[in-house]
Amino acid sequence: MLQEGDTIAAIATSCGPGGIGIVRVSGPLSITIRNLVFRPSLAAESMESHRMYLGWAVDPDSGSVLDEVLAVVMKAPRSYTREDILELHCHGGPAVLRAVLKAVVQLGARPAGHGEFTRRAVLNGRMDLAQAEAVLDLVRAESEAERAVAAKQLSGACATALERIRSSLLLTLAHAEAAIDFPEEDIETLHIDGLVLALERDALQQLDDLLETYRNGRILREGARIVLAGRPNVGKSSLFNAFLGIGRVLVSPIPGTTRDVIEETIELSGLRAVLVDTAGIDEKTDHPLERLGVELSRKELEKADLVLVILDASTGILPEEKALFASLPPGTPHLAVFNKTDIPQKTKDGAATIEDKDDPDGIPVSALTGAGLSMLRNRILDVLLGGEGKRDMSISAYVPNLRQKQAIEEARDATLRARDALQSGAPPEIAALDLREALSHLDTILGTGTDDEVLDQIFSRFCIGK
Ligand SMILES: Nc1nc2c(ncn2[C@@H]2O[C@H](COP(=O)(O)OP(=O)(O)OP(=O)(O)O)[C@@H](O)[C@H]2O)c(=O)[nH]1
Ligand SMILES: [Mg+2]
Repeated sequence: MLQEGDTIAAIATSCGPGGIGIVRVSGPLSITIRNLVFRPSLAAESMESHRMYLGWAVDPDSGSVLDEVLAVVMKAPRSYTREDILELHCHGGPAVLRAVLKAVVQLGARPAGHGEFTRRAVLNGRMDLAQAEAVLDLVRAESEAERAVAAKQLSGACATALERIRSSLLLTLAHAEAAIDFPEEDIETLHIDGLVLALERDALQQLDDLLETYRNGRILREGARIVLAGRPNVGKSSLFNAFLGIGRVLVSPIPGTTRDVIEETIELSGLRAVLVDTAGIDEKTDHPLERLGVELSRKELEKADLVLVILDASTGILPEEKALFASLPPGTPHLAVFNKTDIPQKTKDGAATIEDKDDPDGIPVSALTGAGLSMLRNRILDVLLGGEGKRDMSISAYVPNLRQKQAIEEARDATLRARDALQSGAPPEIAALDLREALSHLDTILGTGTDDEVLDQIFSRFCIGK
């Protein structure tokens, strides 16, 4: 079963010149190909699995040397794909790698498609689909947070999180099926209450918890969008520059300096974030360009994972700023930031008047001197990732991606319907149907029963050679 199918080959390392480049081969012809394309430098050496041998990659027709290489065969099933794998570690030049790949293809391998090695790993049971997606995330990870989440996911955290839910659904299903098979043995009300309780605790609650981790997970994977907003001249652009450590945007004492939306990527303790500077929000302005700027700023608020409402500590909070807080899109996390704390405050109690329950006093900073910025960074991480204790990025690791989130939502909806059917005393067939549906949605996350089209879509995002 494992050795069925053809043999695939690809350059597994990135193009461009590099120290090492690897040509990877997987499938039943791997060992034959090794014997024909590789000439060990110590002749007559018998080559074992999982051992590297130094030698020459040669053109199978002419016998001419293509490169000096290290060759390793990993025999099935102890390999990434669970098939026989051959890796030729060459010098990392594009021409070398193309020549070696060409030789391998000449000997019967087929050029691999996107993600085909990993796809075989899934089909052969080496990893589940969530782990395969984690491989893709690992390869693409740019920040420490993305790497940490993907690594956790690769270790099978998703399957572990789903196990309890699956067994709860299966147990309830077994009861429902027993009731179908033996209708004369009435399920007592008490029994049903117990089933419903267990279903709520072990399936519904867990599904909801998983869904809740989605937001954190998305932020860890994709980065957070942090929008600097506030009335003109409070120092949004100055703070933007202070975060970046360079004078990226124009700063001036004239209100209405910024009119466009400007964004830059930063890293906050391993978390990738997009910081967005916006035009000052002045609803009363009749300057047409400023008006356009205000409209753009409002749109940015809608897209934000976190809004930093910048206030001027030297003037205290103004009525229009209270209105700005009130007009933030509902549910958008936000922090009040008092800038310009280096200037003596006119209204001493100004800072205390802000009615923000999370941060009653706002966070005092100075874009000019840099004071308070590290505290601000910490508070940002608290809001985006939970408190200090919870900030271990591995905790949210089984966080689902969008595909997985949708499957979990479908599973939750079906489970809710099953619970309602049980509670209302509907025929057990109905609950059984919904429970089976919930299970099948969960199965798509790990890849059992996922149809080819979905697999094609997932693996098309991979590079060739992975
Ligand atoms: N003393 C002091 N001045 C600051 C501080 N931050 C900004 N300023 C000054 O405040 C003025 C406005 O700063 P900007 O960063 O342009 O303000 P903004 O909020 O981007 O303004 P708009 O783009 O017009 O909405 C400039 O003269 C800055 O030098 C600070 O922390 N302390
Ligand atoms: Mg500005």
